[in-house]
Parts: sequence; structure tokens; C-alpha cells
Amino acid sequence: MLTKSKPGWWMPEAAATPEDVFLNRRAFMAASGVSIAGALVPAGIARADDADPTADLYPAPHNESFELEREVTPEKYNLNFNNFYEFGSHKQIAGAAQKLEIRPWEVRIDGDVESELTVGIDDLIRRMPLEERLYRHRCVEAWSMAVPWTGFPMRSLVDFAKPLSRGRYVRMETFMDPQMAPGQRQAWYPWPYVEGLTIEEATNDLTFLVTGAYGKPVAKQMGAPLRLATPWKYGFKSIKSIVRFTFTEDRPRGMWEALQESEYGFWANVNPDVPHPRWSQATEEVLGTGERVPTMLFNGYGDYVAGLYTGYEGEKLYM
Ligand SMILES: Nc1nc2c(c(=O)[nH]1)N[C@H]1C(S)=C(S)[C@@H](COP(=O)(O)O)O[C@H]1N2
Ligand SMILES: [Mo]
Repeated sequence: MLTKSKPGWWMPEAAATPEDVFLNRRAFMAASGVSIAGALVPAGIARADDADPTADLYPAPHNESFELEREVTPEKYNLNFNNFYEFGSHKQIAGAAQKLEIRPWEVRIDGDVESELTVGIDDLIRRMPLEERLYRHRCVEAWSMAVPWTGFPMRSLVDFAKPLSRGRYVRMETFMDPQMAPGQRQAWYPWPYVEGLTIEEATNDLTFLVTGAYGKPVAKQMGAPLRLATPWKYGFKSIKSIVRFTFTEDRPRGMWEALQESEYGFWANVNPDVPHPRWSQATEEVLGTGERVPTMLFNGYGDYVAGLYTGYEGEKLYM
């Protein structure tokens, strides 16, 4: 059920002072072996432009069917600890990511569809049924967060695209602009960032295209203006700053899969019992809490998605 009023994720302001954010972050980074470089980016410059032409759509109605048992990660963490390799291969890319130009922004829909088209992001967003949902997010690196995303079910985009029946997969692509994104000058990565889903996955109730977070347009470093959230899969599937959706008969090859096939696969479903070749996936560090908790099969979303994988038992579903 949708309610317009209650953003269920709102935290008491006292939940995190800047000091304890910094201290917890130090502890977290020390625990995860990440070096402490760069300073916190103040929320003021880290969030998406106030002049965003869709800003009036936020906060969107809150969908109460996706409540969480854990607290929402304070926004400051999500604005200052990111994976976005286009802007650097470390977590402190928030400052660099402010160079990302998110307007004008066009989204191409092509491949096996009734008619290929290009749509402006603001036009697209205004056609879609925006709502807010709380989701867990589990990175393959064994850290996690809980985020109030705003966006729309990917099923709505698939309906809009009108795929032909032979299209079995959706391939998604991030922008390509080495001038703007210094990470893309590092030629050993097979840019642009690509990810893919089966049509059944793309149209599952959980699969969400993100346009906002924390009740406003999503911040650049978190993947503005359009990003995927597939919360039962490792975070690398949740591709940021998407410019293209291609419906295809061929299974897409993700950027990480192309780079290191033995470690990152197509399915990437979360499973605590299947270790990454170089580390355990049994537990995860919850960003901002300094705590490790047990990881759940399908990141706790098995009721929604376990059925998608009958018939695929022979495949590497969990990497
Ligand atoms: N285009 C692009 N999308 C990306 C990534 C990236 O480097 N580039 N990193 C992925 C990984 S590994 C994770 S864990 C999440 C991180 O999202 P966050 O920075 O909002 O936490 O984005 C995913 N999407
Ligand atoms: Mo990740």
C-alpha cells in the first residue's frame, strides 16, 4: 500500500553526528583494510543539483511492503563511501563524481523491441510510477547498507520498451566519457560498465530503477540520474548512471565478468555459503554500525526471487 505522508526511514537527527560518522568510518575502513584518504564530502555539495527538473517529485509515496529489520544507513555514509570506478578505484570518489553532468541525459532503448527509441531522462521519469522503498544492499566486498531508494519498478520500463518475445535478456550500459570520468582513462578496464539481467529478473517485483534516495534526487556518486537496484544480488549488478537498455537474445557480459570471469559472474546472487575465491561471504560489515552480521541467502529476499532460478541449478548462481 502506498502512503504519501510517512517516510518510514527517517532517522532521529541524533543518530549520527559528523564526529561519530568519521570515527565509525575510520573503524570500518581499518576493519576492511581500506586506507583513509580524502575527507568527508559535505552533504551540500555531494547531493544532486537542487535545480534538478524532477525535484518536485520527491519525496515520493512510500511503499510499506519493503520494511527492514535493520536501521537505514545514515545518508552521510552513502554519500562518502562509494564504488564508482569511473571516478576512481577507491571509495572516496564523491568529490570527483561531482563532475558527472546529469543534464541533458538521454536513455537509449534498443535491440529486440517494437521500435528503438531515445528518451530524455526527465520525460522518462515523469512517465514512471515513482515510489520509495527501503532495500538492503550487499556488496561483494562483504559490506552492506540499508537505503531508502526512490524509483520505479523495472517492469514499468520493460512495458514502456515493448520488447519482442525473442529478447531474453536486458543489457544495461553506463555513460562513456573519459574526459569527464578519469577512471575511464584507465584502459585496462573494459569500459563502459555493463550489466545484465534475464527478462524474468528484470520484471520481478523487486527489481527497481533508482532515480532518488533519502527523499530527493539521487546523488551523483550514487549513480544519478538512473541506477539499478537488485537487492538480492551482489552490489556490482546495480549499475549506475545508465544510458542504454538493450533487449537481446544473448546473455550480456558484465564489466566485472569480462575483467575477471573466475570471480564475478552473470548471476551474482548473494549466498553466505558460497565464498568468493579470495574471501568468505558468510558475514558482512554493516556500514556505519561497526558491526558484522550474518549474510542471508538472496540477501533475505528469497521469497521474491528464489523461484527465478529453477532450471538453472547447473550454473554458477552465486558468484
Ligand atoms: N557504473 C558503475 N556502476 C556501479 C559500480 C561502478 O563502479 N560503476 N560499482 C558497483 C558496486 S561494486 C557497488 S557495491 C554499488 C555501490 O553503490 P553505492 O556507491 O551507492 O554504495 O554500485 C555498483 N554500480
Ligand atoms: Mo560492490
